[in-house]
Amino acid sequence: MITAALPYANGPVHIGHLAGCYLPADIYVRYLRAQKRDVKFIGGSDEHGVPITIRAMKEGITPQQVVDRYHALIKESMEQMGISFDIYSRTSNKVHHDTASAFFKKMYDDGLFEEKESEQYYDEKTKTFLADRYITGTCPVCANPNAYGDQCEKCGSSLSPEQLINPRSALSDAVPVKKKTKHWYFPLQNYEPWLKEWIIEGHTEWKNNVYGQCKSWLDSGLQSRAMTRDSNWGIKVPLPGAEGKVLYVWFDAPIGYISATKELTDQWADYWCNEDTKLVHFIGKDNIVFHCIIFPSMLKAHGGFVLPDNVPANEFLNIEGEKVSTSRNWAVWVHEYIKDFPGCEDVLRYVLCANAPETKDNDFTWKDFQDRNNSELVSIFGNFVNRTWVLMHKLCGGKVPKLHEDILDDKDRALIEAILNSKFKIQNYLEEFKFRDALFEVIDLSRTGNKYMQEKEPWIVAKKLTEDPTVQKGIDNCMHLCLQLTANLAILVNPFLPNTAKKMLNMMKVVEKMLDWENAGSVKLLSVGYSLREPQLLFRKIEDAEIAAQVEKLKAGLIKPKDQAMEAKEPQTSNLKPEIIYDDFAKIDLKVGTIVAAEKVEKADKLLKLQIDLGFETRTVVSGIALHYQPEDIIGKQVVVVANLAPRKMRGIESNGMILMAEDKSGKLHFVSPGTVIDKGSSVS
Ligand code: B3M
Ligand code: ZN
Repeated sequence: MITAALPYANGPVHIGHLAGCYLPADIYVRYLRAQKRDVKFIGGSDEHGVPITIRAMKEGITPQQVVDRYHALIKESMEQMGISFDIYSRTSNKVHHDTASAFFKKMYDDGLFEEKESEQYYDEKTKTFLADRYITGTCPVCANPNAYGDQCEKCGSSLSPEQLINPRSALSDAVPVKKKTKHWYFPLQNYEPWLKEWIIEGHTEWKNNVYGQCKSWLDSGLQSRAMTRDSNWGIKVPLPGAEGKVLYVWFDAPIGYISATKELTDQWADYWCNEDTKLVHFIGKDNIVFHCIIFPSMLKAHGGFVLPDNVPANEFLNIEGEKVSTSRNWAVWVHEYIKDFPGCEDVLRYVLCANAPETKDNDFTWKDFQDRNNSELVSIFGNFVNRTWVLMHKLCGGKVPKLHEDILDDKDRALIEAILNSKFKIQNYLEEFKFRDALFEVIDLSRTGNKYMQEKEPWIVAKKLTEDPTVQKGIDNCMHLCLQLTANLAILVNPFLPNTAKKMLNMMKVVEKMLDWENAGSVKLLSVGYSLREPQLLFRKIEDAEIAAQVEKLKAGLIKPKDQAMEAKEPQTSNLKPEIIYDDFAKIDLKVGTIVAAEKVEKADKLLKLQIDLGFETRTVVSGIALHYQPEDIIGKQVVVVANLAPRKMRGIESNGMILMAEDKSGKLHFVSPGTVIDKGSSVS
């Protein structure tokens, strides 16, 4: 059972989604299918939650219209990129509403929720509780009159509704009031002992970035989380007296994997309620806590379901050196790529896999896209297959020549061995979700083929045919083995580049069954005497002009914040502190660390609780940056930490250290960090 995160149907998918989640999932599933294993690949659109209703409000349409538009676009983009779901469903459909409601009701009936009242902002005119984003007002930092309750889009400050000057409801312009509201909380802390045993002891094989984040969450202690919200868009809470309340989107969405499986097959329980099932969730790193901590605790609490065997989350993909930003349109949209580069879906699959952010954030540049296509796909892989085909037609009459065992030499035997070794190397990498390494091996094998052919030089040997016809045997052996190698390359490249594998099947005039994984490693795949089709160009060169146009398009499409924050009024002053001597400075121990988890501190608007990985240990640091940064935006960021500061309690949380921030004239705080990603724990002097 393989699942891929359900993208919010509030916009198109971009290449970061593919690199982070959908492509690795698809490569893994295609490999499992080639092994004839019983696999179900589940996907779908996540159609509830604030992201959807915000988009609806912005566009003046209904949430249903938003999800109908983007569900269709996302589904089409996935199909065009060969993301081969067995089903791509959607959480606004009935089977999901019924499944998620029943799931919640069973937990409720089993007494697993805490009912609690809390105070939320409320619009008395529209009789609606307001999520932070639904409150607007004047930004306290740059005086932008249309800032939101969670962020000012003009100066980028992260805000809380209390920060806004004369806050108003975005729905009716009424002044919001605080009002009590009841919600049902899931006491996650009750599952801490079990989670520690299941993950920290039981899943040490999980990727470091996933294991580390889970450990940080568990080290810092879990709290009860509201599993319902005040909204009219979502799955209604199936309880009396719960009008106007829906299931929290992160409660319902993961259950979408189960409901989509129900839609796919009546035997859904054979997968979800069977200990023999290997359940793997493919996600981006911002979804780790939901897939490793919250959803498994829900499954455990509900009972009867299998738990994830692995959650190989990827990090983030940046574009041309900058974070992807949908609000600023700094993204390469999949549906636009397909329009601009028809027939080049495999090229994007190749580049996004070769450059995947498997262990750290990585960067996509159009130059790298062009280089990898031209110097790897065209010049190594494509070149080997093409030369093999051209020479087979020229020197062997368009048929698979005989293999003359009696004159096999060391080079021949080395090639035969390389084919078998590569299969097992690639297989091991794939089993460990190391898709980049696996793909490099495939390219390397075709590089070995080029080298073998170059050393054999059949086109030179052929010139001696007139005076010594026996040299044909050497030519036959070389071409025979190059053809068998090509057949192997089709099998091995198939999980990554399915369209290319299909083209190669056509050139070999063989059926899809040849792509079964068990066939890889054999040098008896193509029968002697079998005639083969004319060569087909597998990849075309990407020209400079195409790339320049893409970079131009990216820059031209950038949505800039309306205008930079107004310059601060006060003149530049030195505001230097009194002079110190070197020994004073030498006492400070500054270290580089990576933020692996971040969350708001209850009832403390300015504070974020950070988990910072210093390499030698992970620290809890409380930092006054909550008005400037959203927790989910700073995961993975490298910071400089004052590492030998005495611990101190802030809002009951022990803070072990402090991070360096620079404050600009407008009062915005900026991280002080190394210019590039460096080892955690590096000393700063
Ligand atoms: N839609 C968040 C995201 O798109 C959420 C994933 C749900 S997976 C069950 O990153
Ligand atoms: Zn502002």
